[in-house]
Amino acid sequence: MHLTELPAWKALWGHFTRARDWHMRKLFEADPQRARTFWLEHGGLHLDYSKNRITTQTLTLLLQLAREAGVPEGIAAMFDGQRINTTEQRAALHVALRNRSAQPMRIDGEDVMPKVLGVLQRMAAFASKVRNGEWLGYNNQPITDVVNIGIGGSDLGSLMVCQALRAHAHPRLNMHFVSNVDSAQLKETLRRVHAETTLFIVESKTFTTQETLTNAHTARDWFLHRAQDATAVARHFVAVSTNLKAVSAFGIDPSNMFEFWDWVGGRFSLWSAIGLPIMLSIGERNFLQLLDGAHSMDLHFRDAPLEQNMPVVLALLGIWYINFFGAGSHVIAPYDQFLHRLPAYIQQLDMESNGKRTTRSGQLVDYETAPIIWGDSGINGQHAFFQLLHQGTHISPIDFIASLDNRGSLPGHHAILMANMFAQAEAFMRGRDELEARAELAAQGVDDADIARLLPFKTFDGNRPSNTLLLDRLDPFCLGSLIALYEHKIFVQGLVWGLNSFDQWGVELGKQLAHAILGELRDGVAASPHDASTARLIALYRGQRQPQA
Ligand code: G6Q
Repeated sequence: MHLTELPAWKALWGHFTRARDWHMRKLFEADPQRARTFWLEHGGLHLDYSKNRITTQTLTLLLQLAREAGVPEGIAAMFDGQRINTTEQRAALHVALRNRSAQPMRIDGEDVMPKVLGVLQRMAAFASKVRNGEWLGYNNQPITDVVNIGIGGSDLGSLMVCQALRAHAHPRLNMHFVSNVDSAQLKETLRRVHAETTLFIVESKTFTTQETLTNAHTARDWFLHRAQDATAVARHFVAVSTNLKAVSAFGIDPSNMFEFWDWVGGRFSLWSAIGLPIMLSIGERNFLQLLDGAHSMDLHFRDAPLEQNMPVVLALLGIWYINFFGAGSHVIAPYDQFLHRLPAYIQQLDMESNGKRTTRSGQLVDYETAPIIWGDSGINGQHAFFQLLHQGTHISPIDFIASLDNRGSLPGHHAILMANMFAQAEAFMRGRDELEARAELAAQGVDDADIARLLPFKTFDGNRPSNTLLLDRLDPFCLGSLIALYEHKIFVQGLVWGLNSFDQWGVELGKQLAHAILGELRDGVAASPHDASTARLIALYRGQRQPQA
């Protein structure tokens, strides 16, 4: 049945006509148990979702919506290896990548676990050689720098995790990530490394991505210019791809290729060989911990009843705001410097998965889908964009994320960080009413006339929803669990909205368009006519590049 026809959807609209006037401050006053009721724990994560505009009845109705929309069946279909990526006729079985139990996971009857574990072993053997200095460059020196060349799903995950787990990084290996075809990034990186001690990892699922292949060719030319020996490439270039033929054509020895499969989506691929930079940086044991953390969240997601299921609950809270309150965006605010790339990572994961308006059956939706995901380090955000979150006109739910453990922080710092995060979440919930604002101004000695003038600016509505996610510590296990939590949350939202969360036709369009115009920029022959604006921009660019007559 169509989403908007479901009984729970209709009941939620009825419920919303009352709920939109609730203030969370009152909800907390009315129920001292609230922080216990709306609290979940799993996989080293503590989720406080009590600062949301919900009651137990809201949750009951949302859970009913999940059942009516077929969420339990969708979860089962994913774990069952069904081809749930319907437009590409593929399974989405990234959960198999972190299944290190002996349990088979099948696609069309074939157990994928032997090949998953096989690649994992090859990665581990390779990583161990590089890390312990056995893998030598062309003049027999150990590797000191690893340059990952990839973009989108072949970049963001490894980059984010390597940053997040810097505390576990190998002391000799400097990790670099090059994604932009703007040569400034590659140039800057190559300036900092030496050919004889650098390992390049070319990561591309398709091995046809223009940006990645351009950077890879330029890096190889740079390398050969220095090594002056084509056979040296084998010691300095490895590839991660599903496309063996293209990797060989590029000139990388197939024995230096780490494989993954079409049932691993780019943005879900950090657990596969795409995570090779992660394993090089943090080592096999820590990489396996990362997988174990995700696997633990997978089992929770598959088996926990919906009302205790962390990804399901987070997904439904999102739906409550997006579809009923009209919240168009969602903020990711990590209070941890090492997690500063997490917002960008979740942005891709969410917006590329559910940024769609056509349902699996090909109908256009008549409801909102994925929110705009944005954010940055929370503590920096407080001095920048939080103003809009406190007093602007948009509702933008916030996920506050931090680690309970201070990782040997310098004295005093971690408590200040956490105090800020808790205070912000509290302020977003409570706001500051006129009485409180007036008392504060009076205490500062402001006279009555000025108090009256300033009051409208000094009051805060509050009632702004947030989730607080605390990690026991920012270690590989908890991070794996956190990432899998978001993957599954996004999948559940896609299920409720009736979307295929695993294709990305918008990304494919970008790849086609650039190819079409490139020929024109280079030799002036238009493959197809353009609108006047595009034609003029192209002409300006070409004119700038022609030698002046
Ligand atoms: C991810 C997307 C996209 C993809 C890049 C790189 O889910 O499909 O971000 O990862 O476009 O693609 P390749 O890995 O094929 O180079």
